[in-house]
Amino acid sequence: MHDIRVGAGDVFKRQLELASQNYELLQERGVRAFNVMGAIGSGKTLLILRMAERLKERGVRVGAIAGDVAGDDDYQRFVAAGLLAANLNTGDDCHLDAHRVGHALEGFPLGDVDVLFIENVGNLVCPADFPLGTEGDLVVISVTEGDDMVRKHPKIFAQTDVVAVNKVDLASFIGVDPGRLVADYRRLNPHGRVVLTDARSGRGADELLAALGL
Ligand SMILES: Nc1nc2c(ncn2[C@@H]2O[C@H](COP(=O)(O)OP(=O)(O)OP(=O)(O)O)[C@@H](O)[C@H]2O)c(=O)[nH]1
Ligand SMILES: [Mg+2]
Ligand SMILES: [Zn+2]
Ligand SMILES: [Zn+2]
Repeated sequence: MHDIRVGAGDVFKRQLELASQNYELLQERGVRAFNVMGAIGSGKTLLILRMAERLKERGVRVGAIAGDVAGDDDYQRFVAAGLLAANLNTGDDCHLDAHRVGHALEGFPLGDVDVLFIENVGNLVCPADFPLGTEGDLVVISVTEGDDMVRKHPKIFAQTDVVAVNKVDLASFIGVDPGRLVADYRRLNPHGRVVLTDARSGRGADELLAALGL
């Protein structure tokens, strides 16, 4: 992998160029890609698996790139579910970027997938600053992180048009009202779509796919 640290001021500009290149490549290959961001443990992987099940039933070929600081746990879950998958460890970085994703796309069998979910590193801060070149973005939070998650991270919610509030099956046990998260998001992003999900049962998965235009 080449070094793209060309001076602090240029890093974001270079990342934007690389994101455009990823976008062009995905368009050319007819792959609809989605950047799945969200809090640690909020249910990104399980929601991707649920959406993939639904898409497979419709004959849509699904792939996934698992972005994690270390290890291949999520990658192995994607493989076990029969998805074409790649693992992308970031080491010291707490987010994916267009450069890393570009290299992952070089080695990915893009001709064999119609939809590609790129699971970002669990984190609601810096993934917001690094576009990957996907056609759409999704942020996953869950009720178990508390009802103030949206207010504490306005940037990522203001710029992301589809949000899943996951683990709604647990809301009553921990005394969190998902409606507060929904209301905070609507204030920050009146045009966005927010879907309540329970990835364990699959509740909300179809609605989430529709929100993503799938
Ligand atoms: N009860 C309940 N459990 C869930 C739900 N979604 C995910 N989980 C569980 O929560 C844990 C974390 O889910 P993951 O899908 O691994 O979460 P993640 O966001 O991919 O986690 P990282 O990639 O480590 O940030 C797992 O044990 C899931 O089975 C849900 O809607 N309800
Ligand atoms: Mg995961
Ligand atoms: Zn490189
Ligand atoms: Zn980061």
